[in-house]
Amino acid sequence: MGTLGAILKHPVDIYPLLKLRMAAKHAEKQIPPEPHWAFCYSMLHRVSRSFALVIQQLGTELRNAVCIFYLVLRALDTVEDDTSIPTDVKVPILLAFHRHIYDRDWHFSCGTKDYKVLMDQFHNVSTAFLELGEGYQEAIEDITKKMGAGMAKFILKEVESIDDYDEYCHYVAGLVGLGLSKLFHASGLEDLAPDSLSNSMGLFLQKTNIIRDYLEDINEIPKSRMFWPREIWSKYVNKLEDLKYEENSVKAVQCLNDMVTNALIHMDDTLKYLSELRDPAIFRFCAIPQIMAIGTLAMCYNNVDVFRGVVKMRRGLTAQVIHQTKTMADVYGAFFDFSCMLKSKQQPTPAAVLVLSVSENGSFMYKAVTFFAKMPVDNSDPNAVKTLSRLEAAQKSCRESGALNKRKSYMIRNEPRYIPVLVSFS
Ligand code: IN0
Repeated sequence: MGTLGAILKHPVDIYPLLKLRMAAKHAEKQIPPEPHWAFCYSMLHRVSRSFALVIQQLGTELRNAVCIFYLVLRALDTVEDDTSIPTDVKVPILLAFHRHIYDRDWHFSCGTKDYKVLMDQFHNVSTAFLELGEGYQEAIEDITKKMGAGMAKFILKEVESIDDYDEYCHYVAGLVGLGLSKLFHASGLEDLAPDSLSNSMGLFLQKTNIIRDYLEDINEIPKSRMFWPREIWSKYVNKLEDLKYEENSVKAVQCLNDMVTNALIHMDDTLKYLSELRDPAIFRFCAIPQIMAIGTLAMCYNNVDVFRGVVKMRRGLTAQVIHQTKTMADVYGAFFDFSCMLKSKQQPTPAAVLVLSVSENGSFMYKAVTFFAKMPVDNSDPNAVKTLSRLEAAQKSCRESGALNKRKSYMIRNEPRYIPVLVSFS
């Protein structure tokens, strides 16, 4: 559906979308005058859309540190992802990246498009990094070192077991959570969060990305590496790519639901981490991506389109999340609503039919009959009970917070559909 079509279908999106556009224009005007900082912020705008907006609300000092942290990690990722670099060249770069960020003369050309520009002009990132406070520099160095070593370990290793999956996600995303918590602490605005909670924040985001991007990743040329763990997909198909073929739709959706159920494990820690933040700007910065993640999981669950094209939250809903997320009550509300949506996709939607019965003497009466509409993919999901118990545990936390009635809802409640049917008895 085109942009106009989407707006006509969801007119409530118009106001948040306009606000988002204005915020983006405002953010672009905020780009600092120093050339190295100007490079870093315009690069951030080019490589991430909503992240570049969300970061704007942080105070200058912390914002600069997070911007550099993000670009350093994107650069490390560009080296890891570039399949044209031979392993014996790639591994030493990944292992030494934490030292390269101190060296204004270092650069390594790789990647494509915006990422190539980032790599070719990395001296701007190093120059800006060297202007950060010592506490910020140490946090970024420490995480870059650990992430580079983790990525090097997984260059030749496949993600086989669920433990491997958690370990890989720890290196590329959990460590981002640990690093951000260190930066928040270094700013003096937050206590240092426990590592396990920071790790879960990253895992929840990364597992959602891995699920959503199945088709894009499997179709990539040259072939990209895949991160769906064999321990999960081998229960459903012989080869990971078999999930994309239409004849395997039922198995594919069961496997997808298994992956979503695995990601849901991190919901509780995510809610706990967010509830312990004190600074309103840091809170919003952290909460928005997590709400987008649960929203994306709700869209992906039981949805065969994950194997056919792109399943993403529509731009208007993203804009609503960005503008409506202010307090923990909003987070509980969003997690509760998206969990409801997930639950509603578990069972067939009830539809009521009004049956008009006409008797022999010409009198008639209506009878309401409830029946269950056919599911998009007709399966009896082997993980349904596990999924439900994870959703109910999260909903219990949301309810027990006492915050559920103080917020706007993301749910468009599905009224029972009444389909008048004329049936005559002769
Ligand atoms: C992130 C995270 C991020 C933001 C806020 C708090 C976090 C706490 C723990 C871990 C990560 C946290 O957010 C970004 C969001 C992002 O980039 N969104 C894309 C949209 C998309 O669909 O990819 C955008 O265009 O805006 C994120 O995904 N990651 C990330 C990377 C670095 C930093 Cl400093 C923060 C990537 C990842 C791998 C999930 C951690």
